[in-house]
Amino acid sequence: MKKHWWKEAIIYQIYPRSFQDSNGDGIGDLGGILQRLDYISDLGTDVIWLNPIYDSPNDDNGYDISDYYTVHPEFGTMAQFDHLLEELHRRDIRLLMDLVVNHTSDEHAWFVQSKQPGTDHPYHDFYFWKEGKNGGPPNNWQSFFGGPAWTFVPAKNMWYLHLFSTKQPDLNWENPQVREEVKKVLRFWLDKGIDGFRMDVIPCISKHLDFADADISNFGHVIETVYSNGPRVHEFLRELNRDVLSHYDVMTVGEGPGITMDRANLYVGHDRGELDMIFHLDHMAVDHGPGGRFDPRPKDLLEFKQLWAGWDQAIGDRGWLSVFLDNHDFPRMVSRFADDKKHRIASAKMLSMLILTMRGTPCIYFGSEIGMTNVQFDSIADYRDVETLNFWKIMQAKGMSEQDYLQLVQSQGRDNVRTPMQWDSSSHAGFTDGNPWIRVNPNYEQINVQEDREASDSVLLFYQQMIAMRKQYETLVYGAFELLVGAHCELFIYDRIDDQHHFRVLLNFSNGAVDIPVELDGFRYLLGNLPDPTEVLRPWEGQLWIK
Ligand code: ISL
Ligand code: CA
Repeated sequence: MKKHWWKEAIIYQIYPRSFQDSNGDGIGDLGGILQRLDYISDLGTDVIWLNPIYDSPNDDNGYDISDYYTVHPEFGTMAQFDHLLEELHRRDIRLLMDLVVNHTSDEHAWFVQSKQPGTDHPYHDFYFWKEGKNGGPPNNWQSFFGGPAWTFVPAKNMWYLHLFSTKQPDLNWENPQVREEVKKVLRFWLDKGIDGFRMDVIPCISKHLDFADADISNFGHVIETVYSNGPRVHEFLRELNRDVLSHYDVMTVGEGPGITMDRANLYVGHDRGELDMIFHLDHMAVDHGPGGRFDPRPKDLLEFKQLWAGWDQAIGDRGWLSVFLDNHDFPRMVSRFADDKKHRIASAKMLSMLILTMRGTPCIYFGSEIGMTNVQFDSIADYRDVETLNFWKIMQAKGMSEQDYLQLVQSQGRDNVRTPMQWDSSSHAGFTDGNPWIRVNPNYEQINVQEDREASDSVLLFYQQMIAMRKQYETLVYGAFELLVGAHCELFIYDRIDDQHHFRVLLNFSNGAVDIPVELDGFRYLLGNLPDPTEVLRPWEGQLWIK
């Protein structure tokens, strides 16, 4: 297995709007991140991924970029950005920017030009324009955020493609000028000295140009077979790598909707010259039905374990993954995969053991290191996310009550993870002196950084210990993964092995005490989330053994 700094790294993801506000306007900003550098550095993670901070009308909180070369004034200035990068590097922390180049904002200068009447001007082909069919859109594609993936522009008498919101038109990568513009964006940030990119919906950049109707009965299947993995995706990625990325010592992690196990190494294989790693999203769909996140189905630990084991095997030692259990698009891990009530502290710690003992670069979403939970707002008016609000219109039209929809949103919506960081028990959790852009989770008085710093058995302290463990033992980074008792319905048990060490990880995903079905003779107990191991695994107990 080839060694690289980015395999040994641990990523901390910061959603800047929600981390720390420094000027009282209720919006987290770069000044706020600067104030919290000691916290970040004490945690022990060594790469920061920042969600988009570029100029944007914020239809999708910055994933709709109107200028790739400007810091959004609400986040600060370019001088502040440069200062932040310098301060991070001084602390040996690297910085990844979010690269959103499948689409731009409809307010980006390219699109403003593109939507002008006629087809024979330079920006027309920067996006996908099509004639309608039978008075409607060119095909039946649906947007990720609900409703048709096409919007009509009367002045042009044509429709444009947007896989996401109407304010996020898809760039036409077939056009070589688009690819040159994207390379310029990459070079601009790389030349500032950043350390890489997280690439938004990167498998979607190559489209099936026949724009045929899709079988839209299963949204996950549409993503895999139609929206992602298009015919030229690998060619485009290699071109970016050859012309730009390979000239810098940086890392890339692609967000991988629609990338299946069998395709993964086409993207991340060491010999492919494409990406260093991806976030696959399979385990993020274990409770999604055919209609997606607002069409839930029960979860199953067996399926979950099979996914982790299957992915590890599919990647093998020929590629690499990033591992995570939540991010800015999915519910809080402790609420979704464990118990955010009675066993919140133990189970939040247990989940950290999973991501920090797996093969792959761990990614920790801000706030989960103190066991922050989902939020239950009781009115749609408190929600901000474009996806949540769009689907509300759709569900309402189908006759769903606000109460029923709120239930779905409270367990699956993206705003669960976008509430402000809970720093202390002062007003608005120490996030802002002003009015926060989204309400703070009311449980901030019990769950906050200050509490965790004072308690001797806090989630935060445990994260720090697990992170240190990962840094101490290379086996946890590079060692082979082996699933044990795969058919066990309550326990997730596996080994990590190389010629130096043999680790055994025992995780109890249940509310009950469970007998230990594996041998521990010869192993030494290293760390766990509950005091003094007993004969059984207690509810949500996690144990790490070594020999
Ligand atoms: O596949 C999914 C299931 O709902 C989605 O979560 C999908 O991965 C996601 O919508 C793509 O996410 C990325 O691009 C979006 C942006 O809204 C997200 O925040 C971003 O992570 C459009 O840029
Ligand atoms: Ca601010």
